[in-house]
Amino acid sequence: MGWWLRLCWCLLVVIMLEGGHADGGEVTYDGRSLIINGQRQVLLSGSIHYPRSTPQMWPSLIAKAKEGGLDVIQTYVFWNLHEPNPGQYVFSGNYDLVQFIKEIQKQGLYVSLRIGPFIESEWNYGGFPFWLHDVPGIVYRSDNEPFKFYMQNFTTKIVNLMKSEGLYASQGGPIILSQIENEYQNVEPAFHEKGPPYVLWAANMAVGLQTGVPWVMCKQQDAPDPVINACNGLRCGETFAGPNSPNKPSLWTENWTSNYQVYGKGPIMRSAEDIAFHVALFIARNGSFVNYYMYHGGTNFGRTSSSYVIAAYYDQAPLDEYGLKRQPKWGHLKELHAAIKLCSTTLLQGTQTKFPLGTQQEAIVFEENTGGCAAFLINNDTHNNAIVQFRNISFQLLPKSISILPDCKIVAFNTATVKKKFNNRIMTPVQTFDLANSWKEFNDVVVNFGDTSLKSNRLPEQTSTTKDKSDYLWYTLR
Ligand SMILES: *[C@@H]1O[C@H](CO)[C@@H](O)[C@H](O)[C@H]1NC(C)=O
Ligand SMILES: *[C@@H]1O[C@H](CO)[C@@H](O)[C@H](O)[C@H]1NC(C)=O
Ligand SMILES: *[C@@H]1O[C@H](CO)[C@@H](O)[C@H](O)[C@H]1NC(C)=O
Ligand SMILES: *[C@@H]1O[C@H](CO)[C@@H](O)[C@H](O)[C@H]1NC(C)=O
Ligand SMILES: CC(=O)N[C@H]1CO[C@H](CO)[C@@H](O)[C@@H]1O
Repeated sequence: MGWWLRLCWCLLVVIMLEGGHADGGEVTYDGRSLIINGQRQVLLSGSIHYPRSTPQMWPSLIAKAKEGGLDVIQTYVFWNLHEPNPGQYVFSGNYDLVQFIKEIQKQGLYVSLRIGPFIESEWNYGGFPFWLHDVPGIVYRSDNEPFKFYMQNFTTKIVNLMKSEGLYASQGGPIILSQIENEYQNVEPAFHEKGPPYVLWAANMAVGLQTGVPWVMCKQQDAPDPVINACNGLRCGETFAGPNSPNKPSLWTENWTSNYQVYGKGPIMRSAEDIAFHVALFIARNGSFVNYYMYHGGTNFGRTSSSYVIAAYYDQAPLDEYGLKRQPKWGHLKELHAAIKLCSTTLLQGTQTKFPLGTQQEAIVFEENTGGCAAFLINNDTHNNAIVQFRNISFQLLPKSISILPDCKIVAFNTATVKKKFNNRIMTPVQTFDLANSWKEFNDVVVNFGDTSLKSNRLPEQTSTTKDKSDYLWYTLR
């Protein structure tokens, strides 16, 4: 790619970001994309969860995300960290959501805020505070009055906090998108007739909070208007049934860059080529927002991870557990993002046509009245190169690849051509626990059966008994 192309791309991004923060217009959408300050946008986003790193790390993580070509940082909000007891709130240290968002704003990026408040996220209890369990008559994530009371209470608390800090884009802040619930359709059938009214209630409750930015429900094909149904998955360009209204854009809220790892299993690898192929395909098929889940996974500190999930979260993401660039993934995606940005005006303003170039090859072309033209040449053959003719030029397409032509003539990027080299993380031990005196020993006193503090004539349920203060419940029986 010529130096002038790179320069143009930089200018485009700068103008877009400055425009995005200049005044506080509402964020809206149409069938093509989100609309920020009257402009359609192709947005590249990455998940970074603030409690999975430290405030000292946030500035450099965000800077590396920006350098990697992202426009948006997406995070969940972690209810059980923020409200450890009903009505008692914590927003300091690693839990300083406001500071995290302000740091993103400072670096000129947008925020997608996924409030949930059920978040799953391989997080202890899916983000629910344990005290919720003891609310009389509660049924989680259902058309149930006690649950709805606490869900609305926390969601309102977060929205009010964001508003009081002026953080919504409608106020001139960086938040352009919010999420209510999380992959609910996966479990909805279990709630029978209580599921659909809950979905409707959750959507209305969220919209009623008047944030001035759109809400999404991910993996909820019937998300009620005006909430946007978004896709989560590995291959949303192939699997997403699309928005449930022609007036809603096609958004991908979770594209797994790897997957979380559980004890006893190896890391889940997903190649840079495979991720790039599916992002390019989703964009070619009218997608206008793609989020990497995770861009930086980080660390599950303490007892915050859900069962079986190890402390290192998505270590295989573009930024590894420690925030180091993982090559070639980070660099390959950066080049992909630059190529997509070169096409973005044409993608957003042009009309789409598609036609076969062979049995397993296809062209998707966007053309503007002004002459702008961008093309995606897809080779879906996993094993063979393909030679195709496109606009009287011959192109060789690598197996299972997409070539991006921002001017319909020259290939700016091919998803299977990885130029960056693999890098290695070098670990230096700073302390080894090989001396007996480094270890401490604790003796548990084995109490007499007659002296136990809690007696029951049946086996107690573990979490009801420990209140989640510990993973251990030691019991004796006869
Ligand atoms: C949340 O509930 C508490 C009582 O538990 C109440 O004091 C508070 O005002 C409620 N907040 C909102 C935003 O509804
Ligand atoms: C993309 O949008 C165009 C309208 O601009 C529509 O004709 C086409 O069917 C859409 N393609 C997909 C894959 O949704
Ligand atoms: C590629 O081929 C597979 C297997 O036939 C199919 O499932 C998938 O949808 C195809 N993808 C594209 C982009 O054509
Ligand atoms: C391709 O070439 C044919 C004949 O060689 C010509 O008729 C046609 O206009 C050309 N198409 C383009 C897009 O240049
Ligand atoms: C919810 C969901 O679809 N999860 C999928 C994530 O990706 C893994 C790995 O491909 C699948 O096994 C899961 O089903």
